[in-house]
Amino acid sequence: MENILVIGCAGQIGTELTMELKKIYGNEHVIGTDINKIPSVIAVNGPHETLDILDKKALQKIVRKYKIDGIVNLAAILSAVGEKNPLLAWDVNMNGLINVFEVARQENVQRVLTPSSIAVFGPETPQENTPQETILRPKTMYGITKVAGELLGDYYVEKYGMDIRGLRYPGIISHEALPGGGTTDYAVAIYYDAIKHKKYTSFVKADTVLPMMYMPDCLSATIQLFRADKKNLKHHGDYNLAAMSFTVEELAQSIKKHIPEFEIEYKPDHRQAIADTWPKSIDDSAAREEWGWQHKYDLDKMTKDMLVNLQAKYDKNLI
Ligand code: NAD
Ligand code: AKB
Repeated sequence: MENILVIGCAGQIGTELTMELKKIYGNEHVIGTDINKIPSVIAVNGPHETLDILDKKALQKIVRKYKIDGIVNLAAILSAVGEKNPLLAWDVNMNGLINVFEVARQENVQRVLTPSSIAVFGPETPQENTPQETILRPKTMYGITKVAGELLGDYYVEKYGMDIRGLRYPGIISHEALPGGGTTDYAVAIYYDAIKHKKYTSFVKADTVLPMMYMPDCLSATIQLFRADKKNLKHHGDYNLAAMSFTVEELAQSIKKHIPEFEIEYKPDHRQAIADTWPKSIDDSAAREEWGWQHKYDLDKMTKDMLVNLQAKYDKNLI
């Protein structure tokens, strides 16, 4: 069985992806690492380590210790936090990433998956049905690091023949772990506030449309690409990926179908300017053609599932 290292396992995606990978590879074969506290569900289910991605020696030691065959790198500083601390975003997203690629190269790790984002696009990019190959001129430090990360991955593929894969995730919506400081966080917070307070104040305008995806689809896409037959892949670290797009008002209406008294108000802040530079919808036909990507969740199906799960947590005083 292959041994898989997850870096950034304590984040919104890592918390769930690590457990999904354990179902496939076995608890002992998936090693969760993070600079922050390892979630208890991961800590009680197999090996785990505290790791700062900027500490290359420590990363190399872990790769050797567990005889790692594949790395999933989820450690990153996201768009909103990245605008508050651009140098930290550069450091973690670029110097951390090159550490991963270098250690993988030196230790002959077969495969690395490192996600990109819709943040690679910018105001000059076509906003509707954004093509796979298009203008990449982002305005955030986060977006700049994601474009550079894609190019760096291509460099390691071309120069060293490595197998590096990645997807441009849209905003990910989930109920297990909270998002880590992105612009699309409103699409998660709205559900928590709907359950807890029956009202939400949105930090982007009512008509803001962004591409989004429910976590079960994000997990399927990531695992599908990670395990896809290399010979079918024409792209590397930059697959466009999509499921649904909706305005904040449409999201609120979807919640009102279950909580009729739910109210929303709008107080746009600095994150509006970031959202305005990102696409409204994405053409992900390359992912669908090359590795069979298909999403399962639309807005209403996701809303129903989010509210059921968050209500259960609320009833147990977990949120
Ligand atoms: P997150 O912020 O929730 O989690 C990131 C994790 O990285 C955290 O647990 C954090 O502790 C860890 N980390 C930060 N600095 C570190 C360091 N120096 N060393 C080791 N770990 C460190 O992010 P996420 O939403 O889980 O995102 C995972 C990946 O997916 C990132 O590459 C992100 O850019 C990408 N992505 C996420 C979304 C989304 O909506 N969640 C959308 C597009 C792309
Ligand atoms: C963010 O908003 O920063 C992330 C992303 C879309 O990359 N959720």
